[in-house]
Amino acid sequence: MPSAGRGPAGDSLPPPVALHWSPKSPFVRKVMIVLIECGLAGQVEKIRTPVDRRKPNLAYMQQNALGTIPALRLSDGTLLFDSPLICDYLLTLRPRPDLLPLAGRDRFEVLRRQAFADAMLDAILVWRQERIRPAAERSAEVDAAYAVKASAALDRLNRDAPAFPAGFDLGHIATGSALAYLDLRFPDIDWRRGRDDLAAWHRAFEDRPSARATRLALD
Ligand SMILES: N[C@@H](CCC(=O)N[C@@H](CS)C(=O)NCC(=O)O)C(=O)O
Repeated sequence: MPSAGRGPAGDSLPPPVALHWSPKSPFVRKVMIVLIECGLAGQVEKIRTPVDRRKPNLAYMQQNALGTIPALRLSDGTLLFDSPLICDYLLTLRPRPDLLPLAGRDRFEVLRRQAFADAMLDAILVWRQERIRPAAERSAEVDAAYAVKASAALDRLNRDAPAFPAGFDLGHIATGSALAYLDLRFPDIDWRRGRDDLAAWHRAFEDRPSARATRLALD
């Protein structure tokens, strides 16, 4: 049975019961890592939910009109969507200031790094849509534009990596998941080349047990 929220912040919140999930989704992976870190993974049913930007999943959209994953079902029937909101919810239910500080400048900084990684990943997902179009329909201009955007974001992360805080927080989780998506879908771009600091940071990230348990996979 799911347990109710503990502690002052989470007392009145219904617990999560199910997650719309796929092993290919880096945004889902963020939520899975937080569920594991908070000791909640065992009480949440994983519902395999195929999504494809080109083929809306109409059955799933009856529940989530946005048609995106992750989406988290709570025991009172509420459906939460968007990984930052879901992670914030879980970390309110089970506060873990090491993952997301409760207030102040440190919290803002973690959320800033999460927002950067999520926005980079959003752009990379759009880039992938361009790359999987039939060759005759592909735009070299759009492809080149997204290559430049991704490269600039990765260079920024590589410059920032030596100053990333030690430990493991929500900003790290978003950053590590976005980089893992490049390994899954863009092995040809070799994002590590010339970005040694970011590559070393990502190796350490992937070694965390919750990261090891949630590796992205094609099936
Ligand atoms: N901002 C959302 C993005 C979620 C997202 O784009 N998920 C992808 C899978 S990785 C998806 O559902 N794509 C299907 C679609 O956009 O129709 C979040 O952080 O959860």
